[in-house]
Amino acid sequence: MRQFEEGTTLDRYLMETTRERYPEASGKFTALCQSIALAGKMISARVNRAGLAGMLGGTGDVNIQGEFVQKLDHYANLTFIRALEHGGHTCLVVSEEEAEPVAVPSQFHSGRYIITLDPLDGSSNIDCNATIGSIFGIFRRRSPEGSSASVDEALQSGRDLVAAGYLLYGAGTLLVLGTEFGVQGFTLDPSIGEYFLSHPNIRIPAGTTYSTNEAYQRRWNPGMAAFIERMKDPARKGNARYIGSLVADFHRTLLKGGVFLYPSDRKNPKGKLRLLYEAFPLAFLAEQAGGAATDGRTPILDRMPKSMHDRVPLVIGGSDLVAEATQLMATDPNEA
Ligand code: P6P
Repeated sequence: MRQFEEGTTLDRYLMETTRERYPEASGKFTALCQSIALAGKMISARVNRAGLAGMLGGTGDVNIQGEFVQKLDHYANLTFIRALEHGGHTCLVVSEEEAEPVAVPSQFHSGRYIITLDPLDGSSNIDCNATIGSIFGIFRRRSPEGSSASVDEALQSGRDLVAAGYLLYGAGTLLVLGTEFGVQGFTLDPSIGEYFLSHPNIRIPAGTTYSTNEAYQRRWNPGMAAFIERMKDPARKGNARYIGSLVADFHRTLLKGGVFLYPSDRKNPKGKLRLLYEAFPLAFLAEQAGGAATDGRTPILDRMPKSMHDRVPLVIGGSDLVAEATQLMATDPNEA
């Protein structure tokens, strides 16, 4: 696969990689990624001025997860659904903010892709201006295009992911996209509305940073407790970082190495994070970048969801640290 120099636009990257590998490609995957990129621009613009546009705080609603919906959660969810529904590339959207999958309206072509989506991850950080983001996974439908897709088609193994990625709304807006060609980071130049390749061929480096919410230490299982104690050994020269936005904690881990852990524990025996639209996409990216992701026992991508909003424990980052933590957790209770 050819190398792309920094400054390549997202559109050029998509068209040239697709054409090289799939000369007969219809352009639907490229169009899908462009729709996701557009949604990212719109959400980024809204996030950046949320404090001025009365967009902070909650809507007063509670979502399927039992979480208070933030105004920006609602906006992000609608923005993605509207960006995806009319392009002829998508048939279903599975969103954290929707109890059931959202089918493309009948006036639009029901396309070949199923999108799993956390429209705005890290909502608890919105009002304090910490980094948040959107996470997405891309599956291919099993039924023929044009027909209405069955909701069960969204329940596929992580190994069936075609691509995955996230948008990060922080100091800058980044689109990180993982495909079979590897993981690429594109930075949005808001002055011209274009994404440019800024992080080509991302690979997770060796690292010694661990990232977890240590307030839960009293309810950790023995394996997690033992692993964190090892990470605190001065000989390992480690440190700790925790933002509380999965997408931001993962992005740091992807670029600087280390390991993020949200394990099963005595309060959350199935973990907190969602399998279809948080763990699957990030696990796909981690593996494409030379890292790993497990549920404390088995590779995340080997799992098969039982329902849209399954929760799962997550250990993700550099392969060595993930393997070490998973080996220690092997004898922990695991109801995931
Ligand atoms: P805790 C944000 O609400 C989120 O879903 C993830 O982005 C983040 O990693 C996690 O919850 C933080 O959870 O229990 O540490 O507040």
